[in-house]
Amino acid sequence: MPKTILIGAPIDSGQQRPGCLMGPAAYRVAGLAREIAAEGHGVEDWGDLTLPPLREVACPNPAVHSLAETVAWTEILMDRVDDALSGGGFPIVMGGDHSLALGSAAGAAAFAHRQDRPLFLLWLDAHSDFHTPLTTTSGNLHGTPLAYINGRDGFDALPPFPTPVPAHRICMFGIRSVDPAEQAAMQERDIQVNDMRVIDERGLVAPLREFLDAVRREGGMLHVSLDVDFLDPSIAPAVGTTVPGGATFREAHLVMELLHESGLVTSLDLVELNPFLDDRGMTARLMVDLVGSLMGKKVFDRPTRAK
Ligand code: 4U7
Ligand code: MN
Ligand code: MN
Ligand code: MN
Repeated sequence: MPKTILIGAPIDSGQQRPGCLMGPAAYRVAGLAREIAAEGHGVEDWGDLTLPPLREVACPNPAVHSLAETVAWTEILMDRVDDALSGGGFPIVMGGDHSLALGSAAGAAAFAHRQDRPLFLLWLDAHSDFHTPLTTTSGNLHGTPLAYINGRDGFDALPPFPTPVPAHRICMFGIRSVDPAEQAAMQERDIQVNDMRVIDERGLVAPLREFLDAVRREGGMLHVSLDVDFLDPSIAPAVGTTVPGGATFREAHLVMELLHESGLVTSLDLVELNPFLDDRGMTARLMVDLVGSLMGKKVFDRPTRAK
């Protein structure tokens, strides 16, 4: 297992509720580095990124706000995640709101491109985040990263996404809030949307294994983007965009355990934690525990089964 690189991304410009910029500090207080080291992995904390100087940028949609900040964060994150991967590391980006995935996924894609390997995206979220800056009505760019990753038009202010990820290499889990414009765009493309209905009916294991099998077959890299609101608000209250009916404690751990077993994950985002909304640190702790499962923590160490 490569050395974990923690990258703090104190970003809150992708939405309008203050607090997400305290995310990296909360993950450190909750013991993220300790949790990873306890599973026997090397870990290095690169500290928090700072916002580079802003350029003037324009967007025809007047609802969009903080575009210049988002562009600056995207460029620096893209570079840092690429650096971490190029040095043989496993980057974990500690957010920060989900607009950071514009940069982290672009960095992973730039690296994958040079390695001549396909990039796959696992999106764990209540929302599909498939707006473009032209279709968003809230103007909050944390609702757009998956559209950028998929190569949709409307992101002229951002660097062109290095090798856009086609729909069949994107898999969403936990979805229960999709806006009409996102729905229409997703239907055109055939992205695998495992909404909560699918999880209720089939469970997580079968659809997740199918996706991981495809990653393995194609020798792909796998970027995982974990939005706090993937989880049910009763166990993860520290998020600005709560939607009822989310993943349970065990469902979330099971995803992480299966991801660990697969050995396929090459980079990870932890996004949307708003420590100001937390209840005695329970959400930050749960997110750290989930990373523990991803790193191999288990109750009982069974001999590894054939996958
Ligand atoms: B998150 C929303 F309108 N779709 O565009 C929007 F419902 O990163 C929510 O998943 C976006 O938390 C949520 O503002 C972005 C809304
Ligand atoms: Mn660089
Ligand atoms: Mn999201
Ligand atoms: Mn969300």
